[in-house]
Amino acid sequence: MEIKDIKKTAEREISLVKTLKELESFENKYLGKKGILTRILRSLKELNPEERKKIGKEANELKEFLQKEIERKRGQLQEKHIEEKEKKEWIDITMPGKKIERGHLHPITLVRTQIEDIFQKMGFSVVEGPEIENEWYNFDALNIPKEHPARDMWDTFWLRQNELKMQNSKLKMSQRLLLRTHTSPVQIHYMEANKPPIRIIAPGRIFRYEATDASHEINFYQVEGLMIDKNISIANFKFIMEEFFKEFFGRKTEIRLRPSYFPFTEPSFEIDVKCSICNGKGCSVCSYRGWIEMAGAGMVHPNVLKAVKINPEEWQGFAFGLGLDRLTMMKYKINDIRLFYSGDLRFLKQF
Ligand code: FA5
Repeated sequence: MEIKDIKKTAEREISLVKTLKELESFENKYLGKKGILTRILRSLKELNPEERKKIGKEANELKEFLQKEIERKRGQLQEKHIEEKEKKEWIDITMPGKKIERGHLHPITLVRTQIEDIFQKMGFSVVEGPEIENEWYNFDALNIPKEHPARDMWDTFWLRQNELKMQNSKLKMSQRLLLRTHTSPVQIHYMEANKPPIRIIAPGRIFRYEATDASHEINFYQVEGLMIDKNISIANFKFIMEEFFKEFFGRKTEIRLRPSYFPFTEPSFEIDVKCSICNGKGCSVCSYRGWIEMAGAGMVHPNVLKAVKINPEEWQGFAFGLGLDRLTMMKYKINDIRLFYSGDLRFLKQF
């Protein structure tokens, strides 16, 4: 092939080159170690002097020409590459910002806040107590001595002493430690530190070593209530409880008091609310009773007052322990308590 034909082909080929990679192969094809021109220049010595002069000149000219063309093309392609990159990185400053998804309160927290509001309006203060307790606060001071069968009412998570000795020096170490099985020990803490009249609620997490089902968890929440004053009767207790449930569930709410037994109250009651899931017809949440137990309650036992050095002749009162999870279930018609702790966003996003 004559040099001028090679030039023609090369010119056509380079005009079709669109990327730096393609340009590289083009360069290799003509000027690379085994390139077309390289081979021609190398074989010059095999030609006669005249031919060598003519072809040598033409080939060298083409070599220079191609080198220049390649450089020119390289410049163009690099510019194009930068432009495209810039186009991709272009920022539209008028575009609205990305929406950051807002978190929200867990249903249990929402309901706890509502409960606190209702009781605060009735003059109750909100207090807290520790989740790790010793036997004295969780049982003995609440009139449940060691070996008393009433301890079996609360299946307890006992803690290994040594691991905790260092962690909470405030607890009386002679007593066995446990995860509190109810919020009632907060009554004792508060009465040890404060004199009557008393009007408190104490929301918090509690733990029970029991089987789970639609209405039972091993870790759940209660709201303890305590009112101690002079001349407090069951009538006061019933009024406060009714007022709370009507404020919480709506004025038409039906509650019932059922006689019960707690060692720390006498008389004792269970407070049931008509099941809102089945409207009293019976379902898995209310164990087909139509009513669901929301709280244990009663008039504070004189032995409890004596344990905290309050004279029961002078002061009386009532206490209650509301199941916060169950209140939340009834309020939002949630049919399984375990959903609260499942971490399932499909559930949580509904609140
Ligand atoms: C008590 O825990 C008593 N401390 C309540 C009390 C306080 C009585 C003050 C008298 C004076 P009880 O074990 O019944 O009682 O629990 C109280 C409420 O917690 C129940 O009515 C129920 O609503 C809720 N509850 C009990 N067990 C569970 C459970 N496993 N899962 C979810 N909620 C529960």
